[in-house]
Amino acid sequence: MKTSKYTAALTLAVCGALAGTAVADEKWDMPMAYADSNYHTQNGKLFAEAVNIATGGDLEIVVHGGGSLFKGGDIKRAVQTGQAQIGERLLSAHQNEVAMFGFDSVPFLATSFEASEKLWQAARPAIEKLLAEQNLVLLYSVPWPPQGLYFNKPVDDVDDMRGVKFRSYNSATARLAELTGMVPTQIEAAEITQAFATGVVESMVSSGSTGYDRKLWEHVSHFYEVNAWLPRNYVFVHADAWEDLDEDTQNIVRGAALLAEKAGTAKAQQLSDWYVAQLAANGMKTQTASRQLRNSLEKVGETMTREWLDKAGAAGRAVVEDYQSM
Ligand code: PCA
Repeated sequence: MKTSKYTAALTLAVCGALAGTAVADEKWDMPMAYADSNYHTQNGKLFAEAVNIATGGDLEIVVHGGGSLFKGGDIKRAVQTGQAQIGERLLSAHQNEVAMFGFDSVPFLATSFEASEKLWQAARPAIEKLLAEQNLVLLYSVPWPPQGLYFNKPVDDVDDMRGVKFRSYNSATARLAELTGMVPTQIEAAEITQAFATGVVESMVSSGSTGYDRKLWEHVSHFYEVNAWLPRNYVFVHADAWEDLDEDTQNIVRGAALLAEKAGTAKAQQLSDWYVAQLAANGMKTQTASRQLRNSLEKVGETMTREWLDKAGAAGRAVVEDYQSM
């Protein structure tokens, strides 16, 4: 026996065989969009393995990382149309559909892991409800580390940002670019390296995590820590696939999802500073944004907060009030 995990798997497999249960009754494909080595993907694989082990193979979840089965922008539709049963996507990518999905990308609303967790607890029921209306069941959500700005030159204030070709990943990041005079193009994380290498873009807002995964030091020189927000990935299942599971299996999946949310969040927090240190170790200048830049970004943030509250309406305001009362 190599590890207790394998012992557990073996024990469950033997019990399954003795009880005469069929192996791998159900197989779910789980497309994920980010680098295979990224903690979100690794966490998704552990979640899948936990379900496989605990169900004795009755439900097998097969993770397809790195956008290999469906690209990020196609994953939600793939699950909604039954081409995959379960998937992971950046939640705020859907904010152009319904503003509420962008609650986690309101600048400077929640800027630490602790605040992000509270905001998620406040928003979760509304997100669960919205997804249920779209025939999707929410399983778990894990944040990205705080968002900062990548540039290929020193930037001390928004004046330095004018005309810069900027990679966005949702409508909030595109709006941030517009309000600072930059030119946004939406590009999936998997396509970042190519976009920077070919000069399609020269700047982005993201975490140290994605800069590290995509070796951004090969293309840009500066990372400014802004802690603007912590966007989230979420894992969801098609309601029909969910209903096909018996209650015991649903409970196992719910349990594994709870663990995955805790473990993935802890991992994000543990790795956050390490990622930024790796950018520096690979030659980038990493620093906190200057006071001037910070002030200008906060003004942009105020505009974006107003705009988001307008769009998200009473439901959005209720989430923010609930979060602020925690
Ligand atoms: N990485 C993802 C989303 C936010 C993050 O930190 C990306 O840049 O696409």
